Amino acid sequence: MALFKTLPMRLSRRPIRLLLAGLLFVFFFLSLSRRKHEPAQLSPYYQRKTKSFFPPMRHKGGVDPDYCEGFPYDLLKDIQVVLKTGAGDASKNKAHLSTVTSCIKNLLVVSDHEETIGEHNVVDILAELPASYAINNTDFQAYADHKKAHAEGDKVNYSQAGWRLDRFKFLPMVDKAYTVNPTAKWFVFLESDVYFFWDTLFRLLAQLDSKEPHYLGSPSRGSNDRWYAYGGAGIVMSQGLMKKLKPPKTTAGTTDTEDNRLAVRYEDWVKEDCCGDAVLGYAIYNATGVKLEALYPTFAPDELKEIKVDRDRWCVPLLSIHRMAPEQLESIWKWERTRPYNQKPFVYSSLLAYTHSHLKQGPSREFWDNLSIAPVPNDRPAHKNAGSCGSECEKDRNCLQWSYSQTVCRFANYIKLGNAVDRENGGQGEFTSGWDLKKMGELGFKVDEESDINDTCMEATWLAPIVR
Ligand SMILES: *[C@@H]1O[C@H](CO)[C@@H](O)[C@H](O)[C@H]1NC(C)=O
Ligand SMILES: *[C@@H]1O[C@H](CO)[C@@H](O)[C@H](O)[C@H]1NC(C)=O
Ligand SMILES: *[C@@H]1O[C@H](CO)[C@@H](O)[C@H](O)[C@H]1NC(C)=O
Ligand SMILES: *[C@@H]1O[C@H](CO)[C@@H](O)[C@H](O)[C@H]1NC(C)=O
Ligand SMILES: CC(=O)N[C@H]1CO[C@H](CO)[C@@H](O)[C@@H]1O
Repeated sequence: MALFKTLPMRLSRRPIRLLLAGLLFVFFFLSLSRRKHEPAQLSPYYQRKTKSFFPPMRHKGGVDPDYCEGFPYDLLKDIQVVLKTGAGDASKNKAHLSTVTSCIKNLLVVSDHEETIGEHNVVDILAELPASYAINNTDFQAYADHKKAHAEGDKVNYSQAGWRLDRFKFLPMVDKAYTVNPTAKWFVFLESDVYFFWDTLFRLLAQLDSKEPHYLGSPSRGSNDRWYAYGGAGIVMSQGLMKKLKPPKTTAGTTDTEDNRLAVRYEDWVKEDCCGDAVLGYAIYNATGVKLEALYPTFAPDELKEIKVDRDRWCVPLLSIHRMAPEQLESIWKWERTRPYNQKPFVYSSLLAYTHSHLKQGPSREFWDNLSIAPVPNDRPAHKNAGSCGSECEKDRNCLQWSYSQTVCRFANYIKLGNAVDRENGGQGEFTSGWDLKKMGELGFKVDEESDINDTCMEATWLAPIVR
């Protein structure tokens, strides 16, 4: 510090100036070489204790409990949640609206068909697109077909054409969200097969400044190595980003007659690309220079049976699960809301109490594929039978779960739910999976969830975004 304070005086004296320059040079080199030899300093993790916003219910019981009990409704004035769906997804919509989004009073639902579901007026977001979208656009034909079917009182079913049509909803959905709620600090975009842990969202947003441009989600690689937030994991955008994206029409550079809707500015891109979430990412970057802040695996694009819980992820907050069937949405919602009251953030290992509740009955499961993949070397006794496979796993420092089928023992250094295997197993006989309860216990897993309070992960491992 002292050196810099006296700088102006000394600079007038030439030799000292040279010496100083030399010193700076040496310092510069030292810092360069230090940087080279040190392992990457910027850890993508940080530990932080956060406040709970929507903990599980305190008062359970009753046949029809209020699953929204304790929901922080006042936060909703700052958060606009948008559910994007399609007319062909009726059962998913119904399930989503009665579970995950049932407490979101100001929810905006956008679809390819205008209708009323419960108390929600579903907006036909495609109706807001310029007529030019329909021109020379075979993918848009499904929209006309839907309309015809509805007019004739027919039910619209899920179809590939409906999926291709879906990509046209992203840009007008973002336009619409900002139009209906221009003062919201955060915009959250979900799809009807996405489960969302609200407490995680609120704890995450409380750490961020909505005035800064934020575009958050699970990274997916698009064309030309561009990255975008995958729609199936939920997308979060800040007011700061919206303001940059859609400046008021009167500011310099735009005129009153110019249409600043994303759906107008990037119409050609959506028509040419496969995916609406990708085009949204490209449009955000093109219009504002803002890149994706990737928060994987907090934003998770994985389906339930594939979700990987390992040592690194043990205390990482979990925000979303993808590809949830209607009955899965219902089951996990009820479980999440009624699990033991706990101030801990919902982290990857919290999910084990749901996916692995069978461990109360014992450490292995027959006719079950745990999705273990690492084959154990051939000469090992592990391949004798399921019992040996399990005891060898116990001896292996990294093994957390194992599977045994067709005389092959496999280990994994993670825990997954996996799925049932047909008892016939294609005539191959037994298929057993098991988990190493001792190591899981050391990591903090409690078979009895009631005792999992004030234990590990009170300070969750929050992810620092990777900007890409
Ligand atoms: C539609 O596409 C055809 C062939 O690609 C082209 O000749 C025609 O001009 C296009 N029409 C419009 C209105 O763009
Ligand atoms: C959707 O499926 C139902 C039952 O399978 C059928 O009756 C109906 O015609 C289908 N709708 C359309 C538009 O194809
Ligand atoms: C935005 O896209 C347009 C059209 O492709 C292109 O000309 C322009 O250079 C892009 N701007 C930025 C900042 O990427
Ligand atoms: C958990 O911690 C809270 C606050 O420190 C305390 O009041 C409570 O008794 C603890 N519960 C258990 C089960 O240890
Ligand atoms: C025994 C075993 O490990 N079976 C399967 C586990 O899961 C992987 C991935 O799905 C399969 O390749 C294995 O055959």
